[in-house]
Amino acid sequence: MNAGEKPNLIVVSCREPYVHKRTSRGVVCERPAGGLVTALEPAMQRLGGLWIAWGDGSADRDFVDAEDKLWVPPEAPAYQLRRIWLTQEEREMFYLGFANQYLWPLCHMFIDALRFKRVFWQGYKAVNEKFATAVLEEAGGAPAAVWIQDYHFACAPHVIKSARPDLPVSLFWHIPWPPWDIFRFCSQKTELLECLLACDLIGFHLDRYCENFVACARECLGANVGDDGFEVEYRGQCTAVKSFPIEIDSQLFQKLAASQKTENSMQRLERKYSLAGRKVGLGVDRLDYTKGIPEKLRALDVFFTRYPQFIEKFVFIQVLAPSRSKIQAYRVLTERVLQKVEELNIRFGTNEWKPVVCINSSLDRENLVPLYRMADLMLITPVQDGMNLVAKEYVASQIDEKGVLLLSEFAGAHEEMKHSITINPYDSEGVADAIRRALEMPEAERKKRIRASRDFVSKHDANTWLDSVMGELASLADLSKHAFR
Ligand code: GDG
Repeated sequence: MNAGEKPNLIVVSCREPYVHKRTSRGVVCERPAGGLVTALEPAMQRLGGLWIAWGDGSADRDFVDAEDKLWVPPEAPAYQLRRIWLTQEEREMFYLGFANQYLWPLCHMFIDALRFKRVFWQGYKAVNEKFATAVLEEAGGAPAAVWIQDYHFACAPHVIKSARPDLPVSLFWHIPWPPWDIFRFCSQKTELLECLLACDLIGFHLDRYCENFVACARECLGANVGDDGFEVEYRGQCTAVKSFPIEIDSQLFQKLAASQKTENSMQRLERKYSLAGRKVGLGVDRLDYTKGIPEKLRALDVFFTRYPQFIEKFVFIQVLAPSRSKIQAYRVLTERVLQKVEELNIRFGTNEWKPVVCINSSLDRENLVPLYRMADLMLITPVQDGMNLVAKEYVASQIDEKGVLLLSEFAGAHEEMKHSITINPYDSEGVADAIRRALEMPEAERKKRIRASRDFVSKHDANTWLDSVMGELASLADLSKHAFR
């Protein structure tokens, strides 16, 4: 897309792919941690177009033009980013309120964590309208495909379609969609479903989430469901509901894992955490109550109690990426997790050794990959997770094919990573036994399992994911794929 041209593709998300921040080292441009941005960014680099997102970096305003836009990535501009500014109140009602204290816990079935205020909902709708207006401005009167991301924008499709019924609108819901028995707790269920059904296409990671969504539309609105169970008709509008399991750029992870920089970092990490001669376990999670971090620490407790032969022989490294720390539930979780880590280190640690190394900060990809590559086992324990990209990144980075993936059956990724070891995070003893099994697993079995998973992630990568979503969108838009650059 050249300057002045209208974009063929308009993507909308809450978090932006590049954040400009003022730090003590001056202004830095960072890529935020989080699955959505990681998955979508390579796609946008390939397709071009325009990405609309909330500009929440402290120096974001200094880098946009008069239309609040900039070209990114900064080092090799490929597409435009338009930043939307939110007031403090909008941020509290929309982002911290309705999106993250209501829809997030609802969709992950954490009913006790639901917090609702009418102003949250009003703020949510207002911000959705603001983003939808930006989409309409950017599209002008021209044809374009609109691809909205995630639970932050359930109401935007309705606003866009009311003004421009001809624009093909698709929304990808990156988190689970709960069964009707859970969704019915939602006091805005009717309006939310009605707004979503303005879309031509709604994507989820798994068929199970599609089925849940379709059942909600039928039960709540009395919508008609097509014979195949994946098409919904409501008030004359047809919406296709399809699963598109999100994938990663596996080649990029392999390449990074094989780099000299990674080798150097591995050696540094080995020295820093005294890992030589010890087996290494790894956990990488946003600090979120859905990720099962306390459950993981409980399992480690059982593991070291039950299998003392691993004292001083096994180090568990847990990366905790701070997240949504303005919300009380997240602050409570952080405190609880850090306390438990300390307790484990006091109970089991020796002068020479700490069982759990906690890296309490967000790491960029270049620093995650050496950990992925060197870990003998990866412990992924969500109690609910739409997909979980970390599982796939670990597998792709395992170029030495020695590691074992232990994966919760409640992560969407479990449906694809069939050669991992299945764990139930609520069963601490089962997880402890699985850790032992992984540590004692013969080399041939480890190799066979990780190789099968690596085959999967290289055959189904970010490009396959993107092509299937874009193919579907293009057919809905009646545009050929060539319409997308
Ligand atoms: C949501 C859904 C779904 C970078 N630094 C850190 C870090 N990153 C990157 C990882 C990975 C991503 O963040 C985390 O992705 P996940 O998929 O594991 O989790 P969510 O952020 O909850 O993502 C999820 C995803 O959207 C995509 O649709 O899979 O189910 O919840 O790419 O490389 N991650 C962590 N620490 C860092 O320091 N944890």
